[in-house]
Amino acid sequence: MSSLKRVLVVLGSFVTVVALAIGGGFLWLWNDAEVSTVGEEQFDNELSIPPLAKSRVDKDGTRVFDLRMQAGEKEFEDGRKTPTWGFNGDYLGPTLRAERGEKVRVRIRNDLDEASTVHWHGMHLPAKMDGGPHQMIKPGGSWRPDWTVNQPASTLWYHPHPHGATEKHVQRGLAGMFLLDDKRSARLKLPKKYGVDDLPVIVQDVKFDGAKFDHGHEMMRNVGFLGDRTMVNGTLRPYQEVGDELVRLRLLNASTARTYDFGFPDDRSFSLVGTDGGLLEQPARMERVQLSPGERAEIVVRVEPGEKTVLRSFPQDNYGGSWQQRFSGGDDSFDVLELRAAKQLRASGDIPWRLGELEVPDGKNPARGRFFDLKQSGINGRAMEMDRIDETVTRGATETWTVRNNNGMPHNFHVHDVQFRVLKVNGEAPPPELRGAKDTVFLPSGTTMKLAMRFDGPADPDTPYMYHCHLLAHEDDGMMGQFVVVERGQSAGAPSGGRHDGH
Ligand SMILES: [Cu+2]
Repeated sequence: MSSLKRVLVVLGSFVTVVALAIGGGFLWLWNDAEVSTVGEEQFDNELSIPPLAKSRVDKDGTRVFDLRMQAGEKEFEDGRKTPTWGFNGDYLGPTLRAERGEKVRVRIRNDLDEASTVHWHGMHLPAKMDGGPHQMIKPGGSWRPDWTVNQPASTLWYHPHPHGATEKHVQRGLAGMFLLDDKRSARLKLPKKYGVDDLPVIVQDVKFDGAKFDHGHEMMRNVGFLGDRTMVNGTLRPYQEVGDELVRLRLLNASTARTYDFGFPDDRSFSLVGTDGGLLEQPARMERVQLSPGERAEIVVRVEPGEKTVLRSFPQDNYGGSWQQRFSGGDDSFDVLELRAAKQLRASGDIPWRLGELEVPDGKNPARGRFFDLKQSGINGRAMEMDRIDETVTRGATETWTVRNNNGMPHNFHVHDVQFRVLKVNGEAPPPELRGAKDTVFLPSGTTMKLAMRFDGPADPDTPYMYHCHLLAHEDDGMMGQFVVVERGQSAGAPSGGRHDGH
């Protein structure tokens, strides 16, 4: 052989070996990326129900709650102590509950060694009380927001929102539910005994490295952290005994990046009765309901005497392609919560056919429209800046916001302060799960949504609200923008932002 030939042969075999190694590595990544706990869970832990937060009513009629952000440890598995954060306890927080028309105040103390915030997700309230990245609470510091509840009965939640660190703070355990009631919901014949036939279901995906949480982002997973198992209300392998024919599940996706598609193994239908911002006008019969991070759904499911059934998350085929399905969690499936029905069940009656009254605008004659292009690098080409106001909205105005994701990966979109109506999804009328009041929507790549909302809170040109992707790693990396609400003719002020108290 000539020396040239010899060089070519050596080179050729080298290229082949490298190609095989890359191919094998990729195959391993592809196969390793799919996660399923279906049929594998023992369901040997009774579901923990977050306690209802104690409150007292002040002389002026204000309902006052106390929350303490604290570090601790929790035995998710017997004998293994996991370092955690929680509100008033080791993990997650109590369920706050208030009625429409009530004035509420929450006295928050931060006993962590890091600055954080508490944001009231889904709540209509003044910007200063919103708990976004401009309302940081120093370690050892406190914050006492107050506001008057003025929105329909709904399942809201609270969690930290410090710019650049929200994912970490939520993963460690800082999250809780905030339930609102109103006169209409009090009269409705829906299951409403908290912890009995009306269950909070806070779903999070987790991964453990020994006793500790493993919060690492794996290769190719551009949505952020994806765990290899789920827990509900901080309980692994949870079961719940139920004694009523109808059970209401208040589903909250409190995961940082994972989207679920909930249903039951026998494909039984259930009634969707509420979305993010409250009750639907009429219940919708469904077999699946898909929830991206931050979204809620209230469903009512019928159980048979003595049966066991499982709330399951099924694989999803709408992530914008098989690549995204595999690496963003779309192919994954989980057995989430086992329901064990008593041999004799209390009769529940029928679900009323008229439920809530939608208060979101219909989008006719909007004052103006805006457009938002979602990219991992930023919204409308810009990454979040604490001292830059991106949008200025006139108080009392109805607007339509068109949100587009062509980014090749799934995103979602959350707007603070308002509930909105989904007018169109890729030009079509929205499906039932998007026909109620919403504050967060899932937008896989290739999706454009048109939303209608009205900004009727107090004007504050200096304090912004946020809009952002609620995949928390994306939000932390800058997929967020700021808007202020001003009086007609007023212009945006200067946010006191950029101040990172306590850092
Ligand atoms: Cu995103």
